[in-house]
Amino acid sequence: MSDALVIVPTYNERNNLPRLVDRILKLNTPVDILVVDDNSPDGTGEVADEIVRQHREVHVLHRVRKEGLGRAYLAGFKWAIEHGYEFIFEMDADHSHNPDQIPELLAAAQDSDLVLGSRYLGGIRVVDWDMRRLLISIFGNWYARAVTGLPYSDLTGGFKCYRRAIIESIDLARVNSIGYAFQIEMTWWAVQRGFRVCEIPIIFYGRDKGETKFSKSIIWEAVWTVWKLRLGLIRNEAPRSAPAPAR
Ligand SMILES: Nc1nc2c(ncn2[C@@H]2O[C@H](COP(=O)(O)OP(=O)(O)OP(=O)(O)O)[C@@H](O)[C@H]2O)c(=O)[nH]1
Ligand SMILES: [Mg+2]
Repeated sequence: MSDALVIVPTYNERNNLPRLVDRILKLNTPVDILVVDDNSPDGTGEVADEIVRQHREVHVLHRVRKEGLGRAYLAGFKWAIEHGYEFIFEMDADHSHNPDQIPELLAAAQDSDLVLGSRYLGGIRVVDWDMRRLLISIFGNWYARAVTGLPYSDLTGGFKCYRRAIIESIDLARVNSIGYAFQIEMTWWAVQRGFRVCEIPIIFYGRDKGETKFSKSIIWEAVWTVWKLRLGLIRNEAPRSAPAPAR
């Protein structure tokens, strides 16, 4: 068993998942994988079961219904903590994130508690997105940075590595964000708790196969959530047993 776990949430990703898992398992750095599937109508859950039968490094959590990315990650985080992982990754299933960059994130996590893979650090590295989508993302990040005061170039990205102490310090039951807001909120709490955050540049590729799940509602959620965080309208007391950041 590795001390690093890559959590991959899936909803209708049956044509992307097998190759993604292959790419991750081919890395020289051994990591385990947890697929969190929300009962995808396209049968991604069964595809995941078949992969699990073939590879002992791969695990799957089947959830009953689609409840959004945030809920899927929270279930994955809980599983990761229960199973003793130290480094807990978020990664999309649609080949937007390059598995070859997992070792880079892991290296950065040796002296950091949260590593953010950034599409925008020192320049724009987004491949295959139309201008509208890119502008929404760039503007969204500027807005989130301005409202929250968090000094990071990519707050909405989904290629990240957390040390377990961060996850343990957050009351997961009180995290209600679903989409991009979820990424911002998790980073917000990590910073509030005094954990060390760093960014490393990543290349982001537009979805490989399958339909987009991009929606206006997750944009609106993010628009309001950053204000709620900034104004203290969302609270999250650390669980009593939570460890303090190591210094
Ligand atoms: N389990 C679960 N996974 C989800 C859900 N919504 C999205 N995902 C997965 O989360 C990851 C990121 O979602 P994407 O749909 O790629 O979001 P995006 O990159 O903003 O937009 P597109 O790539 O254009 O669809 C993918 O692996 C999705 O399959 C959900 O409700 N439940
Ligand atoms: Mg995607």
